[in-house]
Amino acid sequence: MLPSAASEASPQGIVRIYRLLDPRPDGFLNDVLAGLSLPQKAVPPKYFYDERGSQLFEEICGLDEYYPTRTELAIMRECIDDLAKLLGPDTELVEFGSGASVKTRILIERIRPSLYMPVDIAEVALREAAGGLARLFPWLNVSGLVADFAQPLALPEFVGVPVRRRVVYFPGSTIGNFTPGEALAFLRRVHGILGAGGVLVIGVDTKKSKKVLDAAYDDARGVTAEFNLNLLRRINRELGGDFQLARFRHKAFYDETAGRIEMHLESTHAQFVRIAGRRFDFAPGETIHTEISCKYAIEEFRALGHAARFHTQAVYTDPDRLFAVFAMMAV
Ligand code: AVJ
Repeated sequence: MLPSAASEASPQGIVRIYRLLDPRPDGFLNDVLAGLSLPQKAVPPKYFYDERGSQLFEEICGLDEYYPTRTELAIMRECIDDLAKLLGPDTELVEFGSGASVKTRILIERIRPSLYMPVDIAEVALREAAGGLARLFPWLNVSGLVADFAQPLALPEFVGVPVRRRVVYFPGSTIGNFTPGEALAFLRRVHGILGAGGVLVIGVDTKKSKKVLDAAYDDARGVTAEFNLNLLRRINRELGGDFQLARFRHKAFYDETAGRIEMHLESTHAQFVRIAGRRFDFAPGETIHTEISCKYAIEEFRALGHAARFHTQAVYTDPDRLFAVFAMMAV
């Protein structure tokens, strides 16, 4: 896969956006048709993030019940001096699943990387975030990459920029969207991208009481429900589906045994839906599985990193241990 480059001027400085050509332009349609044909119907969570979905996710991040965003931010503020010492100067900072993150601003301001490369599947959100950072930090070299970071990825090379160390920043506990087995495979690929001596800075949501977790994924104002249901709206709009949103309801719960949140869309009636000429039947109570969000005890995640040949250099956490930020070096 070769990236295609498109440069564009922002008020100050240049933001380059590279688009990794999608080898399957019908990826969304194929994934939806295949997913709805499974015994347990499922759609991958990466499809939440159309424009409205990205907005709704930002809204989730500000909810009282959704503790991860504010907790991770507080941890970053606390640990940033220590982290900067650990990372050193002249870094190339690669960020996966960037969004419009305040956490990233703190990191960039303090470590002043030679290059910043946000990687995100949501092109509009990526452009906005990258443009905002280029305006905020006129000295910063920004090259955004529109790509699915869950797939194997070759980063463009930059010549003539001093780089001593590659750093991958993966905040937000997005790694929770992978099963532990997929997370291990992902960490091994990140290891390959970093090379020995590179450092992964990763936000991880910890195991905690079911009460707190259930509320975080089923908030009182129904923003998470709206975020989940927006997936059906997107299928209707982009794939010509005819889901009736009023006939599905948001369902989210923490499975303590598996250590993960599951999100589903539950059919309230017997019904069928048509997408691209295909018919999908739903029994009352049947669900579409839309997301998992795996939680890790600190020692569990350290072991997962170790299995991918990472040495944990530091674990930063809050007093209640609601969230953890790991700095792990590829060895
Ligand atoms: C973006 C995957 C980290 O799992 O907490 C939030 C997504 N889903 N509320 C998470 C999400 C419902 C979020 N991640």
